[in-house]
Amino acid sequence: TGDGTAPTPGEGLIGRPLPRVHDPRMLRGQGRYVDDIDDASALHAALVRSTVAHGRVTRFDASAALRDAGAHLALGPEEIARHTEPLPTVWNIPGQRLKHIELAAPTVRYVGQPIGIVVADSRAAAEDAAERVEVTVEPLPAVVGVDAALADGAPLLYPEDGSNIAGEVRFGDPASDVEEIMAGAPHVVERELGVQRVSFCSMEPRGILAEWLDATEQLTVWSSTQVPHALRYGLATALRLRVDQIRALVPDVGGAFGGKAAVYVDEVLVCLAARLLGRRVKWTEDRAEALTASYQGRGQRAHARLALDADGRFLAVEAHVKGDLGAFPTQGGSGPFQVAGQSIEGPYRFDRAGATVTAVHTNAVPTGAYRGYGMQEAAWIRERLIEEAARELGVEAGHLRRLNLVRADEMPYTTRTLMTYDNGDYPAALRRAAELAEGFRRERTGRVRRGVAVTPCVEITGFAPTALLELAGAEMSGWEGGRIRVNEDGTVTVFAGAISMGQGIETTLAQIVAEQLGLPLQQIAVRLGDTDTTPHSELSSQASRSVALSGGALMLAGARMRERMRGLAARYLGTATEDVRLEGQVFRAGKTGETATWREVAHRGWLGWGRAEHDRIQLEETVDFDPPAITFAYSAHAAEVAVDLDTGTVTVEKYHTVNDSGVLVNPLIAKGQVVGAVAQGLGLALMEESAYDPVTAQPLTTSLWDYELPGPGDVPDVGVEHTVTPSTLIPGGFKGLGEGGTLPPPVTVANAVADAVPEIAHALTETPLTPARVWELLAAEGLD
Ligand code: SMO
Repeated sequence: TGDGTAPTPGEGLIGRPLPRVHDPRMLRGQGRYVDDIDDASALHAALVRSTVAHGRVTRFDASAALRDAGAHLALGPEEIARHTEPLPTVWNIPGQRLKHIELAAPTVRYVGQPIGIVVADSRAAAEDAAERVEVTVEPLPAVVGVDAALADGAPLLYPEDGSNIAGEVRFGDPASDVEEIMAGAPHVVERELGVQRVSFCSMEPRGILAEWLDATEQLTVWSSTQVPHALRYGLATALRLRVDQIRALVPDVGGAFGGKAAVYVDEVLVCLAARLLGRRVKWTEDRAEALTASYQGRGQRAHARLALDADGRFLAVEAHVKGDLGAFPTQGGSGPFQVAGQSIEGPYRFDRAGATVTAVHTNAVPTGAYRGYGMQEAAWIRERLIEEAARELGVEAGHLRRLNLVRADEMPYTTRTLMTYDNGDYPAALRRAAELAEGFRRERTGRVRRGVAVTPCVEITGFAPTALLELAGAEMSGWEGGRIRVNEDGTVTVFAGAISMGQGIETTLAQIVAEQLGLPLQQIAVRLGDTDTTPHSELSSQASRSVALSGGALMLAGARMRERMRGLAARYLGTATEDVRLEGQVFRAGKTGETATWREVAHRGWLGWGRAEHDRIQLEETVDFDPPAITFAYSAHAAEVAVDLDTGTVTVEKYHTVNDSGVLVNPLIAKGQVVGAVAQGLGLALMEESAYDPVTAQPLTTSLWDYELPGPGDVPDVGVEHTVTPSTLIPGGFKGLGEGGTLPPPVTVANAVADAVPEIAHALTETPLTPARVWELLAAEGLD
């Protein structure tokens, strides 16, 4: 592995299913989350949030609240506006006028939008005081859902725009080219398909502890964020500080799933309060806030068509994706909708393909990143259309898929929407998943029906390179830094821009560096999540990037460091570098047999002894890694479901996955990622939905009693098999796997339901497939 590119799966530490290094600590309850830090000296914040979905704030009177014992500070729209600048957005859609997020809200546009903040001695006192703030909001008519928002005469969130459309973009072939094919095609399937809004529901909600020291004019922020550098930049901009006045630290994070990949208004307000008070101020979101005021995921509707020739060849696919942006574009804004449009083709060949993406304002909390980011929505559209085409043509859906999948010999393959799949054998994954599903049951008689479906998928991983983001006009960088320091006692400290949020990345990165340096795992400590010490990272841990990008950077840095240490050892041993081997932790000169320990070499290195004049002294190697292109992972999932015709209940009885994420650093962690992602996908398939009253736009799912998450009884044993197609774009051959498992489950479950009950197949257009929704479809066909 000395050149940093050739992987050695199965040898050394890369490829070993090691338990995660932090597991014992977590299992003993010794996790240290934001809320575990410093209960003694911190003041506590509570947000004053809008209780109406749309309206003008005409009064904010905190005088009664501030008379409460223990109340320290209350800030309303006027003070907030005076002390702050808006937060900049980073990924906009053509036509988007709003390129800033207002911190002060003279007009509120969703229930839960922050209007002000109150700080008191305790959480309870802060919540009581917040309730005593007198707020008047003059209500305006509200609108829920993209179809209502686009209807004639809909209430407008931004009347100056003349409509609720925030922006629009086209991917792939011009609409007229696709139309021409549609018009002449022997067969066209057409559906209106929807994916619900969901909450990311991490076990640990968002949390922040902010400390302002007047003496040094430094803001220190402990946050459960996925993106500490982006948080620092957002806070600096909003609070009119230099970035180097802010240090963002990320302790243990209990899940994020995309929901913590943004800088939120409420988090800025906590920091503002700390600054004005010169104190520590803490805020941890409660579950009701998490379900209403944290950004949500998904929320798309699409009008979609698939054209086939008489033999079942895919001629064209076209989708009009309407994305529910909510009250305003967040920093990533319409990103998931744009990715849905650009991912419309998935793993298949089409003569023509295109998608128009319209981002729409509604009176609900904004949507943003959520594990699977547009790709799950695209898979839902594509694979539902394929299944329906097979049914209408009277052919087997697997036949259509096999006929149209991009083959291994066509790689690299560029889609009509200009994504280039680097490598992989998609038909092999489908074949293997179908084999694994051979024992799955099909039953079309009786009151409990059973059906089977198999779905292939392809996934953007290791989101980069920087040039691509620049081209897309996204103000984000794709590169990642990796830094390895061999300390003066020979221990090794690794710094990376990735964040540990429960996925085990610190273990994975330690394995990579240990293998590259030829050291035991215990010698390596991984430091993440500190803007003062870790490499600059815009995107950090999202978009299935961490192993590919932080890992890729550390592969390169490790190779360099290994050669530097060998070179130093050679000089001390009076021999040539090529003559030196590292065995255990001892460098040995081949010719003389003389030895120097790793520790001795490291210690002398930091003394600066024995170096040539031009040599660097510090035993530190930093690599900025910006890959040449996106590396694509792929998969195929198989499900058996049972549908109870008496209750409408869908039960997933068997589930198997075949995944290819390139070289796996830690197969045990990889399996955990896939199983967790499938569970999350099954939640979307069957039960999860952030619901709103269609008239008042009041959120209806404000607790985990109303917002149903999948439990152990809802998730069968998930079979996980991996194939390994090493990435040629990433050192080590790694690809990402954090999100991939969430992409196929909803459509695989729906297609299995369609297989079990073909009578309702045409109407399976929306998730979640709750008993109520399925029972309604059954009733419409007289099957209830
Ligand atoms: S939805 Mo993710 O944090 O890329």
